[in-house]
Amino acid sequence: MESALQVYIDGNFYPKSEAKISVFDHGLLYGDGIFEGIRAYDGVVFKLKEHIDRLYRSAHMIMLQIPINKEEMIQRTLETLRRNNLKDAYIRLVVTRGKGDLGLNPRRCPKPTIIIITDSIALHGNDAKETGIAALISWVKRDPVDATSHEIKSLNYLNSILAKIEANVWGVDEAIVLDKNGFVCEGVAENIFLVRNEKLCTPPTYTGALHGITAEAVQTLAKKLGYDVKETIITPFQLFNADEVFFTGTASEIIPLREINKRQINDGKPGPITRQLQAEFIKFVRDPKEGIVIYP
Ligand code: PXG
Repeated sequence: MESALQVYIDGNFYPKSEAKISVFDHGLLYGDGIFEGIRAYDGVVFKLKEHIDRLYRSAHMIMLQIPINKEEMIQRTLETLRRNNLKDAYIRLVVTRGKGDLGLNPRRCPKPTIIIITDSIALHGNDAKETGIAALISWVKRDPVDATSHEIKSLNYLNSILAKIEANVWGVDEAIVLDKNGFVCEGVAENIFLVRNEKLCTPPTYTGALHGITAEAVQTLAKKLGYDVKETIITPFQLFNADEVFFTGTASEIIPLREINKRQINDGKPGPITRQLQAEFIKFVRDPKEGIVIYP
């Protein structure tokens, strides 16, 4: 059946099947652009302002002038959700360098392309959240902060995709990337935490990890629950020997890791602190104070 879903492109709405951009768009030709992945829960867009702020920080770094301001971006996102009658949604904001010629120079692209996709979210089984997933540390190192830094949420995700391919071919659920020095960095689209002696640790962004909005929320929740949280360098040894390890991300939410490179994590079951945070997180994301309400 033809989907009635409407997609926003540069001020207009198009049905999903007609939502198209030029093959000369540098987002396609060179991965020159930025994006955000956001979720709405029961009518509340979780941390929408924070996602928009990060989008504009990414834009600033790559010197891409988004033609509308942050408030307008928020309003257009909400309007797209309302048009599609969505309460629970996955939202994808994309801003590309726009149409240019066959040369990578961004100066030849006069107008950025703005895309807002809102889709219903398939609430897949909670298996992974309850049993945990298996991951491997990939041979692909995270691009350093003085290269195509993943602090920029850019359209250039080949670094993560190479790692994901490794997870696929080795038959595990997800990959972990290290930084150039061999310290733990993050997942392919998730931040990573370990718990040891009831203390939480997560790598700092100078390893090349994205400043995750879910990770920040989890840090806030953990501190509220009285846990010590530190951003610190983590070695693979510390990861293998942690009491608990979990990923955080907009798509994954909080996912426990039961195994890394065939080393079982503790007893191979999601730990008590991971479970406690999962339970708190479910409530947190639906709190209107933690986001923007779609239908006020
Ligand atoms: N690291 C990287 C490299 C990411 O891409 C995260 C960490 C987690 O950040 P947030 O702010 O989401 O907690 C991400 C997030 C997608 C998709 O469709 C990707 C992300 C988020 C949502 C959707 O692939 N990446």
